[in-house]
Amino acid sequence: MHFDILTLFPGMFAGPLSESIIQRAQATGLVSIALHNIRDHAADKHHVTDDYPYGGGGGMVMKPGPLFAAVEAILGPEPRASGVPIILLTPQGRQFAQGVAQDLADRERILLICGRYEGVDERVREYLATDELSIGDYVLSGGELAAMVVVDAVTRLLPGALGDPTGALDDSHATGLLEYPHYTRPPEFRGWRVPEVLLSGNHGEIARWRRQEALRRTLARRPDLLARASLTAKDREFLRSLGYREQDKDMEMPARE
Ligand code: 6GU
Repeated sequence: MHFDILTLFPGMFAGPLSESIIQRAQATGLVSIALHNIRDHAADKHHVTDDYPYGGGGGMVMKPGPLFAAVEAILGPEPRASGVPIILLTPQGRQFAQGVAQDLADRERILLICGRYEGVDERVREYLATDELSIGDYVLSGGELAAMVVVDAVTRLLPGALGDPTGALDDSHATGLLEYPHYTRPPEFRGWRVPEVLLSGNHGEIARWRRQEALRRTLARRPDLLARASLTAKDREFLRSLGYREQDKDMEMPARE
């Protein structure tokens, strides 16, 4: 998997990309990441990348020229024809979620454009980007942190990225549910005991307990997820025993387009 990241602040990426899973994925050749400074593609001698908004008002807007030039330098003169997703990170994008990460994990190359300033010239969205993503309903100073989130979430899904090959299977959100609680040694810490079933060695019982705790926790914290999770008849029976009523549609979050 190859990531191209276009940014005005390549230095922001040094820490997150040089540690832990992403560092190892690069070292083993599973992932490669190229940082491209948008300023290098500005045509004028001062390498200007932003300008005042037409129509007035505060803030600066990222100019289209340097962004088009950068993407064309990387993907060729018809970037959209390359088939590589050209993703603009912006709070106006569709919501990044585990399903989006899974779709992206199947691509061999992804290009990420980090928006900055108060905005990006609309022609970038309309004629250059093929997709726009947001990582949540809050405002960041730029798309850089969001790009790192996307790189991390996608990389850990690639076969071989995690030490344990089953590592990502039970993750919160991978199953459509929040994950069950985890414990490690000691069996008693400050008087608080690990649930006995986990010490029992009975793998069937442990699996059942974990599933039920995942359901219990999801109902308590994120009932909106239950409407979309794939649930067995046993799951539904357990949820009903906790007071969940499937027709409780008011628990659902509004669907996104
Ligand atoms: Cl992708 N960019 C910015 N600037 N703010 C955000 C975001 C992206 N996602 C959530 N907030």
